[in-house]
Amino acid sequence: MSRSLVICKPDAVERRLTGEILRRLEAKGLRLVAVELRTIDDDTARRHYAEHEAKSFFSDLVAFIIRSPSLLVVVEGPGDDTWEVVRTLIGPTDPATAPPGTIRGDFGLEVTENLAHGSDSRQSAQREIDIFFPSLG
Ligand code: 3AN
Repeated sequence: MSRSLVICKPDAVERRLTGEILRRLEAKGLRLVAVELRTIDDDTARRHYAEHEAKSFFSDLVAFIIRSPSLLVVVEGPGDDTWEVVRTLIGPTDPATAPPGTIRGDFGLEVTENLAHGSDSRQSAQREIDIFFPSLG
């Protein structure tokens, strides 16, 4: 079994899409381990997106993720690839070209406001769960 972090980003909460996103995760067979509506603070956002610190879009990315509440979710699946199962459901980074049937493909058009985040490896999943839900450690 393995776990992964999903963030339904501020655009998903503002657009009332969190139920739809949770429905898709659960319909796939993933188990909800933790769910919390929380406004991410600036420090936590910078820690979470540390790998993008040098990128031109970093400040926009941080400003977006802290602007209103996100729904933070930890899911668990039977294999060691839960992070990958989640990313397949979310779809590629740019919603404009994400395939229909994925969360981004069905609901998004913009690369910054792309609805959902999923950890990009087993190691990232552990790191991100530790950042947002240290008590699950
Ligand atoms: P993903 O969310 O698909 O893992 P990453 O980790 O490459 O994508 O990027 C993290 C976030 O940074 C994306 N979700 C998106 O919001 C933003 N981002 C990535 N690339 C760009 C870009 N070229 N322009 C603006 N924002 C970007």
